[in-house]
Amino acid sequence: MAIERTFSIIKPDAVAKNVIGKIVSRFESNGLKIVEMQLKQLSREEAEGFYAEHKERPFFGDLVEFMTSGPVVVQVLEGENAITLNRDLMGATNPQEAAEGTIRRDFAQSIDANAVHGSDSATSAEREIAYFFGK
Ligand code: IDP
Repeated sequence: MAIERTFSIIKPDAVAKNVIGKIVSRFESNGLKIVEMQLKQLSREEAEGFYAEHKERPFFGDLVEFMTSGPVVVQVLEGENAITLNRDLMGATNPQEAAEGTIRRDFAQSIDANAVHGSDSATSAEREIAYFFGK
């Protein structure tokens, strides 16, 4: 299996709940290395640009509002099969549908405040890493 890099965000709800460490620990104990990491407050422009593919969706305004409601942790994770592995560790978008033992099942409260973001493909990972950390 190939060593990949993926992009991850610990969202404002999880930062506010003081579970950054617990979430990072899930990554590390499952073989993902943190190779970039920054706590930051997203501007409206940054959040809108990041989620541009969802611009036409009815929840876009709420999503941008939520993602700028407090600091987030942006990070790059590296490891074997990192993109799929991270998605598996995160669980389904809606925490009520997320499998037991996943980050969203354990730390998220709703579909909009769902604790983490993770790239869904190699193309997204490349774009998202460059968006926050450059090439
Ligand atoms: P993902 O984060 O699991 O990849 P996406 O479909 O890419 O899910 O959606 C991006 C983010 O938009 C989700 O994580 C969630 O915060 C928000 N979102 C998705 N669908 C809904 C919805 O139906 N209502 C409110 N927020 C949503």
